[in-house]
Amino acid sequence: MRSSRTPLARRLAALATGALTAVGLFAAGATTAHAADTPLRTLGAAKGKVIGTAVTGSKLTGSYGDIAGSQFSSLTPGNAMKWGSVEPTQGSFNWTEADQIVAFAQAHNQQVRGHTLVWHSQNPSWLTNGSWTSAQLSSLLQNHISTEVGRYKGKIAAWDVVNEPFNEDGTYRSTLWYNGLGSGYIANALTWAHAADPDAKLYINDYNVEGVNSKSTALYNLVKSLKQQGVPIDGVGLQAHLILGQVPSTLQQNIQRFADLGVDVAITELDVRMALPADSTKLAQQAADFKSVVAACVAVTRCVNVTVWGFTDSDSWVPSTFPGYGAATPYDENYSPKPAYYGIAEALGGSGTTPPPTNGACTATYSVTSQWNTGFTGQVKIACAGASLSSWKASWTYGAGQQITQAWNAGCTQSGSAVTCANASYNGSVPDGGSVTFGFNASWSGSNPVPTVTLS
Ligand code: 9MR
Repeated sequence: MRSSRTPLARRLAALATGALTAVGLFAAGATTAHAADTPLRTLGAAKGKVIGTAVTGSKLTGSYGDIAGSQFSSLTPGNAMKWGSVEPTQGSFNWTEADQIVAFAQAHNQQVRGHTLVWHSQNPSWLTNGSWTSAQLSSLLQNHISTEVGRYKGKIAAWDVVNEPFNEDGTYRSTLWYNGLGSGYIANALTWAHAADPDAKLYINDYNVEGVNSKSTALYNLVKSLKQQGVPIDGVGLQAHLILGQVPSTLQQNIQRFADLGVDVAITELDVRMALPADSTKLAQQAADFKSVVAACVAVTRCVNVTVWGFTDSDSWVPSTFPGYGAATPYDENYSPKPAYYGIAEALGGSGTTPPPTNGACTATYSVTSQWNTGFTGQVKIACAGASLSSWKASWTYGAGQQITQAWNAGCTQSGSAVTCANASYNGSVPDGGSVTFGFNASWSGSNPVPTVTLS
């Protein structure tokens, strides 16, 4: 495993005048890491595993599209197939993003995991605010499933038919569906999905069911009973939204017990979040965590798919949901593979995947620390881990006419939109494990997007 040389990425809150405003941060590294020669999808195929990622349809161009198309053999729409996305107004459908993802997958010889048909969240307000008899609710659900599964018949390898039906203690979650229809909604949903596309593999998907615990045992008992009743259930999805260093020790055992029931298992939403800022120790632990999850899947024949919930830290749900946490995916915000990427590759039998170390362990992180109607104060922190600098220069291009007016702890020049800041006489040296920060004031109007910083 290489040591960390990866640009670190994070989001912080920036203090705006009178109010806290979330502002995206961007970190750029001194060097660009290169992915393994053999794509993850190829490594996975050699082990009989499909390797997937959740995607956002509008981002499937440029570097994001290149990586999504080349490294992965399966795509899951992160949001595009949810009920609230496809039928925001009753009877009025919007399939644009879902269609786009399916077309991209077909063009790149990828599977699609459909996500998700029956959930308590991200439903349209007309549905959740309505007052329905159970017969009406049942027919709404059947129509939804028939319409959506039917539309993509033959194009979806697997559907997360039912998402997150359980509480942590293994009782059924109180939802629109459970409260209105009882637990029978699960068998009905599977049966209706099967009728609409008999070839799609049908899954129940949940979180905190990765290890052997009350919740996963409830899922196990449900699947067992559905199988006994002849209900079409093909697999279970273990989401695997994990916390750094907390891969359950019973993961493989748990995968195996589901496999022994006669269903497939997929790791459907893998990410490993950490308290920010990331550092080389945390990134190495994260690599070990990704590696052990993938290795557990590799060890069980019926574990068929490992999907990451976003492949880049720039497209992850974590920072906005868990303030102070992030860096949860295998690529940083700048699309450089992180140690976690190589952890996945190694678990899939990749060899020679670790690029030779360079002086790439120094990163520059740009942030807006306060902002008012015409101006803002920003800073750039240069931090090294596993490398050091004797002098430095941080450069970026402003995309919205921002203009530096004053800088401290660096000499900054701006020519047009191009800014270059070089170390002062006293802070060119950044030791391994150390950092320096310089600051500036600037003007802005309209918008103040965060630029990409290049360190040299
Ligand atoms: O990644 C999704 C994010 O963009 C949405 O805001 C969020 C809303 O709940 O849903 C995220 O995806 C969830 C997935 O559909 C089901 N498991 C948990 C995921 C993370 O919240």
